[in-house]
Amino acid sequence: MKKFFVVLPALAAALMVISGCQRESGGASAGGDVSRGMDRRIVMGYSQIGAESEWRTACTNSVKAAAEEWNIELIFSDAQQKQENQMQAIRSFIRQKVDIIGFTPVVETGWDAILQEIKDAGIPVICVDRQVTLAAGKNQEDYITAFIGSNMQAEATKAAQWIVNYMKTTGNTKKKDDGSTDINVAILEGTTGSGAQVGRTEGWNAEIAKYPNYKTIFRQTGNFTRAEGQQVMEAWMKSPQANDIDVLLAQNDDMAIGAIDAINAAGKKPGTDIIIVSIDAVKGAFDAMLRKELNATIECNPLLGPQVMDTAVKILNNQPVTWWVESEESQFDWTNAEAAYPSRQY
Ligand code: GZL
Repeated sequence: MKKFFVVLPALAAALMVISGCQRESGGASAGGDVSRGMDRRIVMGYSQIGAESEWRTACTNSVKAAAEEWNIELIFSDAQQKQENQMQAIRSFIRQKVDIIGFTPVVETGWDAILQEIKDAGIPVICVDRQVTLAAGKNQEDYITAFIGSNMQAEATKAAQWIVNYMKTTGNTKKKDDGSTDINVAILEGTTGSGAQVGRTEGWNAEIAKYPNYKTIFRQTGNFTRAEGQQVMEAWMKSPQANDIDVLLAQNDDMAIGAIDAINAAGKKPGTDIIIVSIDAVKGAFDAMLRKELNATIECNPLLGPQVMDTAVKILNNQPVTWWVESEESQFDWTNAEAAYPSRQY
């Protein structure tokens, strides 16, 4: 019998390694016996997408720091952008009978079965940052106890409104040599099928449709990474329409920063020859705005950790929670970036 008990912990540890999960905070003795707001120390399993951008890293750091602050034991998994890794990690959380699961779905669809498994296991779920889309007739509120994140459509609407206003006020709507007043737009989209890509595409398309002279001449995913944003922009700068691009919308700052390198390498001036707006408002974007290479960025708040832990405690104490509390977000350009930069937290 003794040997059997010795084997079990080793097996559990092996399963955690295989599923890419690691315990972020030590055992109960490391942080005292209870979590903030609880009568015991709770365990959260958290499945994070990966580390594809400055934004994601800031989000991960915020979740880990808040778990420490709330004295919540965090089993954290980095899925390296793969949905199957997220599934594996979540099943590991279920096997370990965690108190609550937090996860950021890399894409919107394909979660119906695993959300049913979590529901059958009686474990509450907080969806963080990106939303899911379930099969027709299914209501995500029946499977997900709370969503914490931004309004992606609203962010892209702000980006479109900023561009239209900027192009008008700086006279960039003057006639071209061919007599047209078309404004040609290139769009770097985020990870295809992700809530951020779907929402930001919807928001931009709906707003820019009000201005028929805006024409989308390029649209491709850069998967939210600098490297892919640079690669796609390099290809566009080598194409016959390279000189037709008036505006670049990047659905996150990392792709914009990669694109800026490609535009410079092609001998053009980012921020002047091509007006660039992106989304997130990470430090790299402020650096680019101060270099006058990025024109504007729309904030998307990654500092969600405290809200995640506070909501987890409320759920486990059977207190009412608002299903979605939208993040308060601002926007920055050459008129306010320098003043705002010193107080930026990510
Ligand atoms: C948005 C988030 C996006 C960021 C990117 O809430 O999901 O994913 O905009 C990140 O930087 O990769």
